[in-house]
Amino acid sequence: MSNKTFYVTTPIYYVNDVPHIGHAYTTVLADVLSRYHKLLGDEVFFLTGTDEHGQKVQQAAEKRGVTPQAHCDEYSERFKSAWKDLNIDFNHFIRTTDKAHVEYVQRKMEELWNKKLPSGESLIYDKEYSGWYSTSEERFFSEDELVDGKDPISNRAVEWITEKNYFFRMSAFQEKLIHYIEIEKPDFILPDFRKNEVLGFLKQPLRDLCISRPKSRLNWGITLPDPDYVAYVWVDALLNYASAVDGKKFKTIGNNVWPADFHLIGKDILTTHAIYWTTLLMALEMPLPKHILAHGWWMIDNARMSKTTGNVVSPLAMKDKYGVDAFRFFLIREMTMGYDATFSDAIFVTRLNASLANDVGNGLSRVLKLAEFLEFKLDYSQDNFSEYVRFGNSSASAQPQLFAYESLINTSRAVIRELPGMVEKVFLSFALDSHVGLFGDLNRYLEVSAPWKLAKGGEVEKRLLNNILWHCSEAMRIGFTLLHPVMPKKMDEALAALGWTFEESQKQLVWRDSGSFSLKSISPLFPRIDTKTIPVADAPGKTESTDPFSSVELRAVKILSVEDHPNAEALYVLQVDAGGETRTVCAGLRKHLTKEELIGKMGVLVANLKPASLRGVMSQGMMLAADSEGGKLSLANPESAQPGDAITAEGLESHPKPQINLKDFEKCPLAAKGGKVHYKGKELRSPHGAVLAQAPDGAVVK
Ligand code: ME8
Repeated sequence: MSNKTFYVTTPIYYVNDVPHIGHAYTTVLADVLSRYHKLLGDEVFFLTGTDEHGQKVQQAAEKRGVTPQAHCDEYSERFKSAWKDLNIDFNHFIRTTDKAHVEYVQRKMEELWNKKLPSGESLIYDKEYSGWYSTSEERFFSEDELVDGKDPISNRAVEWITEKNYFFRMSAFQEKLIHYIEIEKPDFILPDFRKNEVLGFLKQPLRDLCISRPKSRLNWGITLPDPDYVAYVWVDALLNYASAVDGKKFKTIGNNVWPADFHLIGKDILTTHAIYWTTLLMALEMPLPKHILAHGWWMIDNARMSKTTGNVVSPLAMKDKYGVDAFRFFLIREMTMGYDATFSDAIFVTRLNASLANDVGNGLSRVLKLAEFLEFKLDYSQDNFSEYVRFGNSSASAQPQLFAYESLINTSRAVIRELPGMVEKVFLSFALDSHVGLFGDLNRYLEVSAPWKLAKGGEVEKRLLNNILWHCSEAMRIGFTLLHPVMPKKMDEALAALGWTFEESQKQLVWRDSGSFSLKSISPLFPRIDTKTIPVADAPGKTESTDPFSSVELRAVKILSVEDHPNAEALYVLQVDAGGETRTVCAGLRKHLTKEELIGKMGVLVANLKPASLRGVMSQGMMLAADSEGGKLSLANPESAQPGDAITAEGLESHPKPQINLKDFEKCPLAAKGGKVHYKGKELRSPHGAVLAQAPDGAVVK
């Protein structure tokens, strides 16, 4: 029985938006993770909901001529019903306009208002404040945060506003926060490179947080202890995670549901969670969540899928086209935790046909077809197996079969054994890969033992056929049970074909040595999708998911400093800002460029190259440079990119491995064409533009 509890949250989504596959991803991830925990016997609480206060909602309601509350009631429903259609089994759907939430926020604000730091300073103070205010982001930006005088996030106009506001003394918690993230709970922010980003951010002095908005400007919010003000929408929203479970206890052990085990979020909202939320909780002296997991973005044609970009894909349309379970599988399998993933129909169909139709569905169809010869009844005890080896084969010809059989059992046992670790680390994409791999083993076992040759034979042959099909059915039972959290409906069907229910099967999540199966024929689980029905421009094959370039991580970086290598005449030692983390990189540019030509410039770093000591200096990656006129090298220049931006090749999937060798990178020839860097004719790009090379066409970039 359960001896652990698990509380998982998704962000609460802005109620104005239409659910797209970005939202669907986090929510499906939380659902799949919850179901895996349940499979492992844990008691789960899974929270999602909608974020309903703020200026944008007020304005949208005004525009439609309805009250903000009526607007929210209608729009919130779109998320709820989308999640129902995607088979999301949440425990609670919170809305920030819920009475209980509003009262909770007011209580917590009251508490903050009355609290003092040990120094005697109050946690909340008021101040006349002037700044650039963005209506779109509902926050102030400092002068140096603006990009071309505009809000750096939405790229919209900002206005200069002066007003009195209330501030939370967030700065007082900076040291404590750094200590917590770095020392006390090194796995608080996941994955690791996101933690480093936050720590990088925390190297700057932390500012206090403006937590109020005057009602004269915005009244659609939660009233603060000063009745002329409402709470800043992020403070209101973040508190949802605690308000939803206030006073709630898990049944099994009776522990409080708060704190959360995992806040699942997109990388866009890491700062608000890792910094605002954590310091607020510290101030309120509440337990901190155990992990914040920031996943990457779904990208379309190298741009983040978002309402602002206008490239959203509806999860419901995908569900209608490919089925809810295939869609869930694709989301979880395709995104490697932490990294961005590309969405296209072509990638989807390739994945579906390869994993679900070929491996999983085909395995079941083959077994069911052969089982007809045994009237769908299979019986097995270990003794039978020795019989199979004894009678069925000479020892030489039995070797490959025995090998395939053992591999099938070993893989089945291994996937069961590895599950808790994978779930704990939220390595779900890898877990699915190994579950599908089990079906690969099964199909290989069928190939080498060729049971169709036995189907029309006598008693001994029938017994051997029975044994082979029994092994396959047992492996499939395990495989279907392990895939159930991702594809509950299809796996219920699949288990029913084996004469099992998920509930029964999960109680026996081991490879059994004996037992019986009563099989039942069903129509194909995952029919192959005809690639001819996909638009040509998007057809599979163009995406080349196994291309060696997909394992390379290229990142835009800014060169912070340049020094001569103490021990190598050709090398510089650079310090580069790689997006929140500073890296030391050795570059053979000393004969080609002066320090002044490099400092402050942007470049492209091969970021996942195995660190190597170059004449005594550890180089954490390699800068890309092009062979230019006159034997000189010039730096590849990611136009308008920000440090940390991913650089990818247009139309090619990117699944960077944690680490690659120089040899892996050398398999990816880069060349200049038309002043831009290309890989196999595809332009390298950051989300903001192409990567430029001052080099003639055909020049090598390395
Ligand atoms: O930020 N790829 O709400 P939001 C992957 N209300 N995930 C994506 C995505 C993409 N392209 N686009 C969005 C808010 N998401 C606040 C949250 S929480 C206290 C308040 C997902 O509607 C991802 O989970 O903008 C991201 O963090 C979330 O949607 C943002 O949703």
